[in-house]
Amino acid sequence: MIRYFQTLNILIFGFLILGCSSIKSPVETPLKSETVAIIPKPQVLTHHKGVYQLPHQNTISFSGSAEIAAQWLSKLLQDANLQSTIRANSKKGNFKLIQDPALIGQLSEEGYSLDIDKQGVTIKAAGEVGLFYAIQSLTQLLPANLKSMPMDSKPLVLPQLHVEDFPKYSWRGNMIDLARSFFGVEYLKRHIDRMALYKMNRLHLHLTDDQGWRIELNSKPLLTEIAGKSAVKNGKSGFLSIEDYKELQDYAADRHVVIIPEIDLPGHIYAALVAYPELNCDDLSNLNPKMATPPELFDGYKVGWSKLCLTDPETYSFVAEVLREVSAMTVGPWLHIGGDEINDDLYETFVVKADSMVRSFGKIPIGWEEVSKADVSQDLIVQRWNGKTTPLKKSKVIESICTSFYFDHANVTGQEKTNNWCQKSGVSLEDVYNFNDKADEIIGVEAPVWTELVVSDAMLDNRLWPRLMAVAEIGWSLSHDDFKEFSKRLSLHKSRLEALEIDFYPAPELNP
Ligand code: TNX
Repeated sequence: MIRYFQTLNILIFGFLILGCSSIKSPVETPLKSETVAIIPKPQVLTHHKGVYQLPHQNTISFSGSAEIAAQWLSKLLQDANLQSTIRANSKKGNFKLIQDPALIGQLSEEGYSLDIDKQGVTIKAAGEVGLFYAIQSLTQLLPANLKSMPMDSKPLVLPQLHVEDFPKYSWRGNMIDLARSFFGVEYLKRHIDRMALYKMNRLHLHLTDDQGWRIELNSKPLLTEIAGKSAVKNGKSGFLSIEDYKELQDYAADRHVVIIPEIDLPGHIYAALVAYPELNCDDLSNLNPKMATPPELFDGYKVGWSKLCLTDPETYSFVAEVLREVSAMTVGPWLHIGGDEINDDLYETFVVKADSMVRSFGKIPIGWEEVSKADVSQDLIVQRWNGKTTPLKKSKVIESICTSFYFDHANVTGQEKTNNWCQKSGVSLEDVYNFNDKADEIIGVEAPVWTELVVSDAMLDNRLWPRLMAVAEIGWSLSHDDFKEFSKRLSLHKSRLEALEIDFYPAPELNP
């Protein structure tokens, strides 16, 4: 049978060769660019006729302080096996980067314009971040498999077009729960690259919970020495050292992603209570029901059973010390204080204190929506997750409503190892995309992945992708009302997700 096909192949091949050689003057087939499918969808995209063929030798000229962007661009060209030279303070190049603060009015801080015509590529932005995002769009106009393309493949071409683009929201985020199961610097760096490609800019790390403590602190070394060793059943333990945390933040900052650390207080705290058992109330009434007692570690799923001893003054010195050190080592302006799922008469008093501590350490506090029951400051940002809290006053909101954004929930009804308490059917790609962001107080959106049941890189990839691309579009694009059209663009990214070695959930929408 195999031989039969081989013979057939040879015959067909021979026929093609003969057929071709009989054509006297070969017809020029116009070079075709990749189909344009930018995610998130740009605000303005005008197609022009024709393509721009990339020469082997390129010149990147830049004005203003666009040198870093020039280097990103040069790296992209290098991935495509193309040479480039960078020319400062010049407008002579087939790639022109123009950074001009005066463009802020037209394009906003993160926006950019991108023009491709027969002369080459022109990118304009008010600042570095806009130039960076233009390069992400450009990346998406080139083949997904750039790095693995054979040297002698067809010349690369870009479609001639005009893009003018800027984000709808400043907050386009994702949360990863490192506390239940740990994910280290290597995964997180890869993830930051992937986020940046889709213009996402906030990575919230849930660093502490009953099952583990994941951030090293000089002032409280036992937190990681003891509580860094535990994890949820089948989960990974470990922690980010002070150097890891710095390295991660630097890596993220280069890609315009801000890390937001979360120290979950005053509940979800059992791991810390094992490290420093003196923080428990003398009668252990702060553990109820007692799912574990120190020095035993906790690897279960139950939530809402542990809290700090809010009547003990020691508690407040501990919290102040921890928040002071985390604030000092954090580059970004925010610090998340958790605040979810606890019942205590002193809860509101605690939240007000923690809010003021964070501000005194120079950071903007964020809390899960329950904190809005307390008389919080104007600065504090509320993260909505179940929409059940009536706030005492108006605050800025990060939208993470579980029916649209809880990615520990199933991609498809019945998917194994998923929590589905918020929505039995799970949270499908369409559920995410159809999120209705009419609320005027939201500063953006964020999708959390809780990891009680997500214990490997492949599982985390599966929960994040491709749903995170819908979050990226909700966060960036002014309109997101046509799921069919989004699905079409998404399907053109399947090979890109493969090239990035993402173990994505094979959503039917990825297959046209
Ligand atoms: C609720 S949502 C939690 C987490 C759990 C999650 C599981 C929120 C602020 N807290 O502690 O991991 O449900 O879906």
